[in-house]
Amino acid sequence: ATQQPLSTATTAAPLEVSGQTIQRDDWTNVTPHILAKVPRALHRTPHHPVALIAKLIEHYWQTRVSPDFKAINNLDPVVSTTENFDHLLFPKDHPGRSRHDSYYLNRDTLLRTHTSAHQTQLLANGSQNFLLSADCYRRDEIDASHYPVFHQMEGFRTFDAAALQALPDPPSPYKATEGNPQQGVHDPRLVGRVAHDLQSHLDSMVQFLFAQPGQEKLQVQWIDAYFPFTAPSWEMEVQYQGKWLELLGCGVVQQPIFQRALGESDGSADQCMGWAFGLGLERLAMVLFRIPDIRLFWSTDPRFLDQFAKVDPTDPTSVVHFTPFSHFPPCFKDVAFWLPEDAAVGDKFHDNSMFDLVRDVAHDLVENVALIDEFTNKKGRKSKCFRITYRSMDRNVTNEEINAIQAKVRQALAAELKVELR
Ligand code: FA5
Ligand code: MG
Repeated sequence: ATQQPLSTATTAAPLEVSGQTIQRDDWTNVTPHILAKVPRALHRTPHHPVALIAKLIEHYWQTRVSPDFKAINNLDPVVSTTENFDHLLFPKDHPGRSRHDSYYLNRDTLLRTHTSAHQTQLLANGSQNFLLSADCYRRDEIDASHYPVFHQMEGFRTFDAAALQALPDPPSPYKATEGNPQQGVHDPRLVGRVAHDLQSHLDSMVQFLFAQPGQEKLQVQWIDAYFPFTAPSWEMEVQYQGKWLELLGCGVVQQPIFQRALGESDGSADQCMGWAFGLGLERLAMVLFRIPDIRLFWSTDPRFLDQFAKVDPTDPTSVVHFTPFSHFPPCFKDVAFWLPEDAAVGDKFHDNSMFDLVRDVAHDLVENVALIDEFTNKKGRKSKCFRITYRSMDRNVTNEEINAIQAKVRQALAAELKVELR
């Protein structure tokens, strides 16, 4: 066997991911740490809370709304920029396309950033109503509710002309707002019906899941949102640990998506309307099972998984609350540096690169990275200071161990991000 390359950033060997060999180029930014997560497939691991929550949600839609919802959980995470962005009407200059926000395998191929990447393909293959769960990948913040690999469920429902006529009107008539407009091609009365079907079922789904005896009603709020592929659009937030936590985005599907997927010739695409939602499975599982930190989902400690062994994925009253193993003390380390001065360094410094680098070095020993200070000196040079919180989820860590990791972080910051340590 050949030796595995130490860092994908510094070697030219092609990438091996989910059985495919993919050629790198100057756009490649995925790290070995992230690629190693691809085979884990938490959403297909029996008794894993991500798999359990997906099954519970499928059970709600299939038994309480319609047996037509097809559950899918085996689509490959490697997608093209066309699928992830173009088919979803992202403008060419949308920040979501940036290398700072996504893990690219090369210029044309990336690890999907959301399950919406498969809408067009599934519609074109004849799926009209589906629940797709899958692993998604993003360069993002580091805290208790963000992880670079997470799972979403995409819900999608199509209504043909007859189904639209049969839908009930909402209790109060729908009115578009300036900040959250409807699509010009749509009859506002039908937008109201589709939106009501979407939001009322999502509200019921949440109450269905939180049905344990003695469980308080979960507090939910709807706020206006924007996505290139839906209009109007909303986000649902829920109360968790005294704060609003964003659970999902959703909206009325942009008509060009139906036109591309179903073809424009026979007019059937113009006769139908639909809604879609994209829900963070870890986020909902954290609230339902009271899992305090998103890193726990990746734990292979039986003290984590065994706690969910008796949950019946068809019965929300069987849901249990997670009991932390015990609380280990955190260790704080600050790092301050001057950002690279000259543009010749290439990409301008981005906080996400710092987060990715810390994750790469410290793995799941890092709990939080927060910007605590920044300023620009008289010469226009910018300085940033970050506080890194280290803590293990399952054991005590020694000061020496953390010092060694922090030294590696500092070294990597200087070598890879070209900052000047202070
Ligand atoms: C989307 O990804 C849209 N595709 C959702 C959508 C689908 C809108 C269909 C309209 C129609 P957003 O970026 O807000 O939206 O992510 C959706 C959810 O994924 C978030 O609300 C959150 O619950 C979860 N999520 C996003 N990033 C992370 C992360 N880094 N870690 C954990 N969960 C995350
Ligand atoms: Mg969002």
